[in-house]
Amino acid sequence: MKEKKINTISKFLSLVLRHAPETIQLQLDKNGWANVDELIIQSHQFGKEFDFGLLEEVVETNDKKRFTFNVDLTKIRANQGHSIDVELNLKESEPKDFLYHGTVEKFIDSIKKEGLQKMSRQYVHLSKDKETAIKVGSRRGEPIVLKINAPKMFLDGYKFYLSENNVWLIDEVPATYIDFGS
Ligand code: HQG
Repeated sequence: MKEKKINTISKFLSLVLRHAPETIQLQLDKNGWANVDELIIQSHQFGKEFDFGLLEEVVETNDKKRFTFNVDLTKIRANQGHSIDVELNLKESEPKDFLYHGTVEKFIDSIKKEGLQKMSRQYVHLSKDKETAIKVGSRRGEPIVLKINAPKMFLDGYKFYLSENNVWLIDEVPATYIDFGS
């Protein structure tokens, strides 16, 4: 089924463009861009076959717009979610409303103590809607949605970045700004 193939490629792209390009001996530049031809050839050598047309379809149909081409379609990168050190030149933005983070019960005690930390990624990831946070939390079990007082954090001097695909990114969220619910 094509949908399934597109999903598999999307997951594979997340792996090589965010976390482990060395899996296919791919070089990303300092801004996280991979050469499209190299990506296609080296993925093929690794047993993941897709042509440029299919890659375009993955990028265009992706539910979260996880990937972006450069203007002449010779390079591709992930918009957010990296664990490897890349400079995305993200836009600093002002959050006008609460933001949300989806997690699970087993992390709550630690989050109450340390706040939200980036763990293995470059940033803590927040969303503007609860639904997204529920989905993110659900990847690990029964989701718990934390409500973040982002406007107050911004007033207090914390820097927020908005990725190309509208994910809010921040270095950390101290526990005082988090509403844990009841
Ligand atoms: C938790 C996906 C203990 C945190 C999603 C999370 C997202 C703590 C886990 C993006 C903690 C890290 C990122 C603390 C945070 N003590 N646990 N102090 N602080 N945590 O995968 O936010 O679909 O690195 O709650 O949509 O789950 O792949 O982060 O459970 O936007 O495009 O530590 O990844 O994007 O997990 O997910 P992750 P995340 P994609």
